[in-house]
Amino acid sequence: MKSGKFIVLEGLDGSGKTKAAKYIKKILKKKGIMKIKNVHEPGSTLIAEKIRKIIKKNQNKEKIYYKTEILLMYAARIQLINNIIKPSLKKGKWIIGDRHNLSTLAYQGGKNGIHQNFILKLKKKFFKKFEPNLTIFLDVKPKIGIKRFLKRNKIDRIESKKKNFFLEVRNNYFKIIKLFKNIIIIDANKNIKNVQKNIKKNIYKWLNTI
Ligand code: Z5A
Repeated sequence: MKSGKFIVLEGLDGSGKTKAAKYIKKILKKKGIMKIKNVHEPGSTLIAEKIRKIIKKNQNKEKIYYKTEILLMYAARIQLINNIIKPSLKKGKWIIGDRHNLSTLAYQGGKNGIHQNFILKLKKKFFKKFEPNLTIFLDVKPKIGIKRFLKRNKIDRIESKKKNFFLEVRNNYFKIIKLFKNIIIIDANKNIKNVQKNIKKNIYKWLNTI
């Protein structure tokens, strides 16, 4: 049986990943790819969802150190890859992931990406050569992303950080993207129709190469 493909969406909060994930599922189905599963990180397994709660809901009652945050992200990712992603791909199912390794490199990467080498070493140790087949980076300016997620009622611990933090995350994304293959950058500052048109064009182009 032909194995499935793993497509990942990356970007700042409010870049439109969740919306894009649904849209990609729709356009893949139009191309006859029917076995598709959406996952998000951290999360999408019982244990990984518990870790997600710790990361998102901790109301600053206890300081979370950056190394703790990294290890929690990886603990959740190990659960997801081994329990869901790898077995699904083996069965020919396609996976659309909302965030993956690049998020850790960008969010936990620190100012000017100072922790990125440490994170890359962990990634290699835990996952060897396992990589998504395609990553779509939805690039949004923090100003626009923040405006979008503030429209929601609740904001979580990471979202409550200041604009400078998101500028740093965006810079970290750009620093790390150069090291990986199979990444498409989409301008997510534009309106939804425009973003979706761009995603469709790039996905169809990529489908022709595989
Ligand atoms: N995190 C981490 O630090 N390290 C890691 O390794 C991993 C994660 C894996 C996950 O939370 C948090 O974990 C995240 C990073 C951290 N940080 N925080 N906080 P999450 O999954 O709940 O949050 P998110 O991934 O950032 O999702 P989000 O805030 O919901 O954003 P989104 O999924 O990218 O956007 P959306 O829900 O599709 O769209 C947001 C709103 O904007 C919505 O009303 C849309 O209708 C609207 N939208 C979307 N696109 C457009 C355009 N183009 N124009 C206008 N409006 C739009």
